[in-house]
Amino acid sequence: MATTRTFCRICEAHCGLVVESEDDRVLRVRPDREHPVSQGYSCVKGLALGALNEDPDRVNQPLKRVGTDRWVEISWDQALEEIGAKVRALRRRHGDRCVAHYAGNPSFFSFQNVRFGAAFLEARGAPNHYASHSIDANPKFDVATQIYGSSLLQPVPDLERTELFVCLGSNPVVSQMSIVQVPNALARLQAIEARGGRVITIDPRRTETAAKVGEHLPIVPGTDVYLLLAMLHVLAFEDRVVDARALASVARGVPDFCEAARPWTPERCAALTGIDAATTRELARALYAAEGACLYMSTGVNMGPFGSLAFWLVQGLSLVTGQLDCEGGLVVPEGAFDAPKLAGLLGLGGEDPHRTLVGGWHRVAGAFPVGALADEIRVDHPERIRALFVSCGNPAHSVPGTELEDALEELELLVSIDLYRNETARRGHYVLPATDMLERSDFPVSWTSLQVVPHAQYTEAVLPPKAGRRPEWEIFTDLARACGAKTFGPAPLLGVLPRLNDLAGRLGRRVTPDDLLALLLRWGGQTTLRELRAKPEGVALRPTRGGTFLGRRVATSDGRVHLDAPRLLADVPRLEEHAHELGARADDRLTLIGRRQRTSHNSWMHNVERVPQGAANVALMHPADAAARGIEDGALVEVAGPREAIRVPVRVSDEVAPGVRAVPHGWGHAGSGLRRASRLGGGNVNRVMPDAQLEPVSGQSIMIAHRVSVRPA
Ligand SMILES: Nc1nc2c(c(=O)[nH]1)N[C@H]1C(S)=C(S)[C@@H](COP(=O)(O)OP(=O)(O)OC[C@H]3O[C@@H](n4cnc5c(=O)[nH]c(N)nc54)[C@H](O)[C@@H]3O)O[C@H]1N2
Ligand SMILES: Nc1nc2c(c(=O)[nH]1)N[C@H]1C(S)=C(S)[C@@H](COP(=O)(O)OP(=O)(O)OC[C@H]3O[C@@H](n4cnc5c(=O)[nH]c(N)nc54)[C@H](O)[C@@H]3O)O[C@H]1N2
Ligand code: SF4
Ligand SMILES: [Mo]
Repeated sequence: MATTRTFCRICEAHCGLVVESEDDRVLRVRPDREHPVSQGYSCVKGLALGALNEDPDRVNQPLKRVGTDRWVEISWDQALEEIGAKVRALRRRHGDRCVAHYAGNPSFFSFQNVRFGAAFLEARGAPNHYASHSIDANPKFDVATQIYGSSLLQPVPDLERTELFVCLGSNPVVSQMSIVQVPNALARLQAIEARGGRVITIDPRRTETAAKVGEHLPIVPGTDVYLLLAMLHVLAFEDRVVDARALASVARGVPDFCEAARPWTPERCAALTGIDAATTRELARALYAAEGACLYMSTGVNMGPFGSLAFWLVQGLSLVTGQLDCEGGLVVPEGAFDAPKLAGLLGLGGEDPHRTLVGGWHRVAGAFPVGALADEIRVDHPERIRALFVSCGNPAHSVPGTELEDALEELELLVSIDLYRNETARRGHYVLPATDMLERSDFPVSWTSLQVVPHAQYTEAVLPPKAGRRPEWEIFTDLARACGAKTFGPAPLLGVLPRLNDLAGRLGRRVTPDDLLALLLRWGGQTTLRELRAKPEGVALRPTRGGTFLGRRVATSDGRVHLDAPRLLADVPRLEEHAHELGARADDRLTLIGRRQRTSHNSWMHNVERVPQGAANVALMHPADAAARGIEDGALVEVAGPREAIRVPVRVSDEVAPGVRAVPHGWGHAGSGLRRASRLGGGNVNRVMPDAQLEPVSGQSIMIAHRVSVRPA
């Protein structure tokens, strides 16, 4: 029996795990008590990685669709040859741009996916890259690009040292938060209270987090931006504590920033947010007074109508109150190597010149908004998208509306690289079976500069790949060759990799992800791959200090924070229009919000036997709303949007405010290759949302605060 230290890569937390295995089988997975950060914490999903590895519904050989819904196993050689021939022919006829790629959420939890996936893209010489961050956190990446000069400069809350944690639109107990790495988030929040600090959750629902720790302020969905404006109004115009002159050496545009808040008094905003003026004033003053306070927002705000302005306000409020770049406030960890600098060298992470054919959308963190993808497939243009590679993703399911599902069926080639034949793959032509996280070595490349407790950990592959599954770095390298790699794509340094690997392959040894990792760690200068191999529990990195970011690592042209970024200021007038629309609203529809569940992860993990699932996507509604519609607890209800309706079971509870309805996403697997998940029922909540409503600054799909009608099914 072998015992291997590794870490989970399902969510940002990256909990340390110990796997006991024999040959290629997992006997047991347990939380790693000696892990320096997760210290014996993990959730049920991480402990089920063995069952994921052995799930009978996993794809184990390349699959090809024959006719409408018959799938046959083919060899890797045949798959690569056919896909390559098709792509070469399309590129010859229509140019490079007709081939696109979508990277789903798990891509960013895999070193080899991030590096070799990007190399594959660049080798195609086309800018048509899409990714799940435009249905998740695009405002954060786009605003960071505009004000800090790189999408990867993302301040994280210094939870170990803070006195005040204000949490907007996140449910840490269930999700472990986002764009920050903090395993066992609940324990960190409880520790804040234990040392005399405050935790305030601002959320339309009394969440699992709000129930367990701190104070809860219910807010009307989609209105956080007005709360933040009112807080700025108090500090800038009532208390007059914002000192633009003192900030001028580190930030530009503080007066323009404050000016945006002038019309938004706490009284005026209270009518929109439901949070009274006295509470708003107290919150603003507490943020200003604390010796280290964190204002944090996550998907509940990112996905709303003003994700970008809200994130701009979160950053700017932190800056003007002295809570940015200070211990206990928002800090910018350095990571094992300088990821923003690396992205800059590769031509990624900043503003880039590429635009979509329809709507002129720009790329954020290297990717166009996936909400624009349907139009790019359907537009009458010689360079429209005709072939799409999807890796680690399920856009047919995860994007609001129904247009994309239909558009995917019009593609001449759709290839999924996945563990399952999911709802996207089933609309395609080929499925290529990837290894899972136990079958690959790894390093958390995307999260190294987002850690609350800086550390570095490397894992070997715990198991050999089963059946015909292949590691993605090989798949991407082989696809690049099959499709005809160009040496110089938009990011020339990356585009070279597949070519280099071809050459190296002929000499008998390809460049592996571990070779690249070793180089990067050496460049970072804090640890080496050799050291990490010798210490599989991980090593501590330099602790994050305050005063290391402003005026030092800000990557804008003049090294200052650009609070006057023109694309943000241009969105300010929309605040008045939207407030007017909210005031004029009069119908009996409910406002939709999302809800994550501990036992699922977006649209996957539902299929894994070892993760117990109750009823599928149970919706929550307030007793008054239920009574008004004659709906009883446990009933099946119909939720209808502009085009489609779904049927889901309901739980009647006052944890949601009247007028609000919370429905988990990712459900409704009928017809896909996830057989267990299909049997669990439920419906895909994205089908009741409107198509292509994108937040105008960043192109983030709007998924919060849509209006739906609800009635007994
Ligand atoms: N209504 C609504 N919609 C949402 C959200 C919401 O809150 N509400 N949340 C949004 C968010 S935050 C996100 S991040 C997106 C996610 O959206 P997507 O990234 O498009 O989809 P996922 O559901 O995460 O699907 C991930 C796929 O990757 C596969 N996979 C897992 N591990 C691996 C691997 O190692 N290799 C390969 N090749 N494949 C793997 C899984 O089998 C699964 O099919 O969904 C968004 N959609
Ligand atoms: N168990 C589990 N963990 C996960 C995931 C999962 O699917 N399951 N997904 C992972 C992914 S991809 C991500 S991106 C992260 C996301 O992590 P989080 O951002 O923490 O996501 P949620 O848990 O959905 O919390 C969002 C909260 O926003 C609230 N909300 C909705 N509308 C509004 C609003 O208008 N204003 C405010 N203030 N709040 C609002 C919701 O009620 C909800 O409690 O979680 C990750 N972790
Ligand atoms: S919280 Fe669960 S899913 Fe997330 S990393 Fe830890 S074990 Fe994995
Ligand atoms: Mo996400």
